[in-house]
Amino acid sequence: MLAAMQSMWDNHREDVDVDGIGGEWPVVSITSPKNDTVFADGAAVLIQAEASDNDGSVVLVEFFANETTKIGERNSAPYSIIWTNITPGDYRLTAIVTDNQGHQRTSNTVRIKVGTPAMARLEAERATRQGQNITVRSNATASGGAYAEMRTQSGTITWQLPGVPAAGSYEIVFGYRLSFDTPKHQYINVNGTRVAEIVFDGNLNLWLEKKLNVNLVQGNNVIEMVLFWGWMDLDYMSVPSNIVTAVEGPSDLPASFSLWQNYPNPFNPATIIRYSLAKPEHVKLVIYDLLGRPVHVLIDRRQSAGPHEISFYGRNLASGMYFYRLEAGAFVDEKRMLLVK
Ligand SMILES: [Ca+2]
Ligand SMILES: [Ca+2]
Repeated sequence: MLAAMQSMWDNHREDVDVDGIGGEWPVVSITSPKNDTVFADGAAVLIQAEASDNDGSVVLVEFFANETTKIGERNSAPYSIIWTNITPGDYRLTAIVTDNQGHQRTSNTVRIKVGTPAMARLEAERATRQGQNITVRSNATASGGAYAEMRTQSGTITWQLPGVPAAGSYEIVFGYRLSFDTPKHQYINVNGTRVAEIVFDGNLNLWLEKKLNVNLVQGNNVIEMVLFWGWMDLDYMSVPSNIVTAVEGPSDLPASFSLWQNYPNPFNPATIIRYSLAKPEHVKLVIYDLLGRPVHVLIDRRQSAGPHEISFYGRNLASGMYFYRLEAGAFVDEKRMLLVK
């Protein structure tokens, strides 16, 4: 009977933690390092705990990183270990004490940071983009060879982080470029809640970075940049690589369909239209006037995968707004352009 009750209580000790059935539970507490201590790359971390048992003796203190990785143990005082060869990252330290009656109790949790965690770049051109006039541009100076150009004040760029291993505060970094004005303010939402208004400042026409600490939950997380002032270029969001378990969908360049804004625009009389095909397709590229009437068929034939460009001459057309529409299999996109004579 007593054994059964002890077993029941042991199984529920996290919930009720009642002493006195089959003896008292031991206690353990990590006294060093302090919470939120930051260690350099390659540091050896001394972890010290105090453990005791009122009605018996402590027989084992085990130390863990992030609950599941055992990093050392001691059978007698002093209950301390030196942890070495640590992969840079954020860690939660805990200790579990066992007494001579077989009872166990878990210590407080101490969060530490060791070294500079490797960062993984989640390219803006691979993120989910919503809104008119957010366009993927190829660019040799951008990370991954492309960036998201925002020529709008409304829209969102969304990243999914499906496998964050533990709740906590994580540093994220945005790579950006200002082309019009400095600064530009944009909002950051984490899991649907606005957590920051970032001031993207600095010199024009340079790739720059802005850091932010955000609280993430274990498991699925969604980070969104919600355009407030808009009108800048976003290259990537970096996150600690240990929280990235899956890379998002394929890049829009060159393995996807894309239609880019013509250049120059406005134009007179020539402009270039660029697009990219993920696979060979029958391509139809047609210029329409404002009333939707086709005024010129630029392409109507099968083309190979990869980037393409074609020049358009508006010599025989009147000044004004026109549309160009690309159809390539299931992919359809259109953009506006302005002919000014
Ligand atoms: Ca005891
Ligand atoms: Ca990029």
